[in-house]
Amino acid sequence: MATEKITVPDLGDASEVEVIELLVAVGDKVEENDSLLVLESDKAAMEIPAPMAGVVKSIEVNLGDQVSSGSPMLTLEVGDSASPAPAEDAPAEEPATETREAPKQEVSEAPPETAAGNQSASDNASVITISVPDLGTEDEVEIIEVHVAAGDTIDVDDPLITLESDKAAMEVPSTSAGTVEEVLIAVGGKVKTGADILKLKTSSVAVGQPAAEQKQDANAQAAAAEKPAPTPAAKVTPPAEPVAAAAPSAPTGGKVYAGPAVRKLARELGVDLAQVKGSGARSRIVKEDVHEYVKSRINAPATGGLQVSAVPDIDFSQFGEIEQVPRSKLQKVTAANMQRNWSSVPHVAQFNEADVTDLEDFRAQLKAEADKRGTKLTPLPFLLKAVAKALAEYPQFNVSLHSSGEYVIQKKYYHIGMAVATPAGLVVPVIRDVDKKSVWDLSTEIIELSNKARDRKLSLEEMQGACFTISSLGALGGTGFIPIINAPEVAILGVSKTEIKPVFIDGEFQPRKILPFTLCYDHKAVNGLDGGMFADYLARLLSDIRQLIL
Ligand code: CAO
Repeated sequence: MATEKITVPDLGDASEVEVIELLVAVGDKVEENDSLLVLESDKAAMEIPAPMAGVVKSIEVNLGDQVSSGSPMLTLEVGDSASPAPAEDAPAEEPATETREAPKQEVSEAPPETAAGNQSASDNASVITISVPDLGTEDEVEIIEVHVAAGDTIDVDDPLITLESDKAAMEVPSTSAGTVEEVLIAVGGKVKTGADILKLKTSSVAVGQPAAEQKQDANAQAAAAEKPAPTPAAKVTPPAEPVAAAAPSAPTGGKVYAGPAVRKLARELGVDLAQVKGSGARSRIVKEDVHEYVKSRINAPATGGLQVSAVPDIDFSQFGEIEQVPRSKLQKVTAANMQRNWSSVPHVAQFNEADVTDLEDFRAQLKAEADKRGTKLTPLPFLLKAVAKALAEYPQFNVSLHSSGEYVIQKKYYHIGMAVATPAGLVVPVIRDVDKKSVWDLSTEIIELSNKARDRKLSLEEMQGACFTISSLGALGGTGFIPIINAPEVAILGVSKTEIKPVFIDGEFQPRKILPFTLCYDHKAVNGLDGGMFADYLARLLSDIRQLIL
C-alpha cells in the first residue's frame, strides 16, 4: 500500500484559509471526489474533494487551523493501482509516499482587474445590466437560487443569485441600489463569467464597492460617457455570510449558510434550508442538521393548532445601559447542540446518592502516592471506572438509536466523554477504553485532556466516539442538577458535591460522605426500571469500590 499526502490546493489570492469542517475521520474509506474537508476564507467556503480513492491514514489539520496553499491536510492510503510506480532505484516493496495537491477549487476571490466596458457612476437615473463576475473558471455554473424578482427594490450588496459548482456555492451581490426591471436568468440555468443577470433601474452606482459586474444600457451609456471611470472588481460572496434559502424560484429573503453538498441534499429532501438551524462553525448548516430537521419534522407531535412562538428580540437599552457581547464559535455550536438534544430527546432524570466514605478514605491514603507520581487523584477516575462497569452490566445504556427507529447500535467498547468547562465554552474530550485503564492512567489522562481542552489543543479524534458522558460539577458545589444528554449517546451522569451527612446505621446516626448524582437517560432508548437499576448499581460500586475489581 502506498500513501499520498494531500495538500491544500492553490488558493489564488487568499494567503490563509480556515479549516471549518472535517468531513472524514482516520480510517474512513473515501472515493475519488468525496469531500474531505471544508476551508473558508473571508470570501468563500470550499469543499476539498479527494483527488483519488483511498483510506484516510492521518489528518494533519484540526478544526480552526489556518492553512495555506501547499499545507499538508491529510494522508491517504491508496491501492497499488492508484499509486505511481516507485522510482527505479527504490525497492519495489517499499511503500511510496507521494504528495498530491487536492483539486483546485472553482471559487474566485475578488479579482482586482477592472471589467471591460464598465461604466462609471452616474448621478442620473439609468438602467444598468448586472452580470456574473469573474468566476475564475471558463466552466458554466448552475444558478441554484434567484433572490430577486422584477419590481423588487434592492440595496447595494443584496444577494441577487446563488451559483453552485461541484465544489462551492457562491452568492452574487448587487453592485447598486435600485429597482429590478427585468430578471434575465432563472433557477436551473447555467451561466459563465460575464453573463447578464438582470436589468436594474438605478440612480446611483456604488463606486469602490466590490460587486458583480455592471454594464450600462446603450441609452444610459450616452449620459455616462462623459466621465468614464473604472468599475470596481467583481466579487463573489461565498456562504461565509448567510445566503438565501434554496427556494425553487421565488425570492425568499431568508438567509442560510451552507455548502453545495448540503444544499444538494436539502433539494433532494425538499427541505427549506431557511428553516434549518446550523450547528457548524458560524452556524453553518451541515448534513446532520438537515437529517435532524427531517427527523424532527417527521416526529413532530400535532400541535393542535398551537404554534410555539419565537423568543422576541427586545431592545433592552430602553431599560438601562447594555453592551452587545459576541459569542464564540464554540458557544454557538454548543447552544445549537443543546437545543437539539433538549428538544429531540425525552429526558428522564434519575436522582441518587452514593456513600463514598470508604472511597474518600482510600483516595486520602493514595495522596502520598499521587504526589510521588506527580499527579492528582480526584473522584473522577473512580467515577469513570464505575460508569464503564455499569455500562457493561447494563448494555442497554451503551447504545445509540438509529434514525430509522428500527434498531439500536450496540457498542462493545467503553469510551466515556467528560465535560470540561473552558473559557471559550464547553468541550467534551473522550477517554477511550476506560474499562482497560487503571485509576492512575485515567487520572493522568483526565489532567492531560482537560489541559488540552483549556488550551484549545484537542484534536477532533479526541472529541469523538463517546458512549456516555460524565459532567462533574462536584468541585463547584450544588446538591444536584439535570445535565443534557449528549445525543446520539443515550445517557449522561451529572455529579454534584460530596457532603458529610448523618446516615442512620446500626441504630445510630453516623457522619458519612455522600455524593449526589443524577443519571439522565433517553426514554426512547431506555426504560425507567433500567434507569433505576443502573443508578442503584452505580451507587453500590461507588460505595464499595472493591466491586470495581470484580
Ligand atoms: N465533590 C467534592 N469535591 C470534588 C468533587 C465532588 N464531587 N469532584 C471533585 N472534587 C474536588 C477534587 O478532588 C479537587 O479537590 P483538590 O483540589 O482538593 O484535590 C477539586 O474538587 C477540583 O477538582 P478538578 O475540577 O480540578 O478535577 P476533577 O477531576 O474533579 O474534574 C474536570 C476535572 C475537567 C471535569 C473539571 O475541572 C471540570 O471542568 N468540570 C466542569 C464540567 C462542566 O462544566 N460541566 C457542565 C456541563 S453542562 O452539562
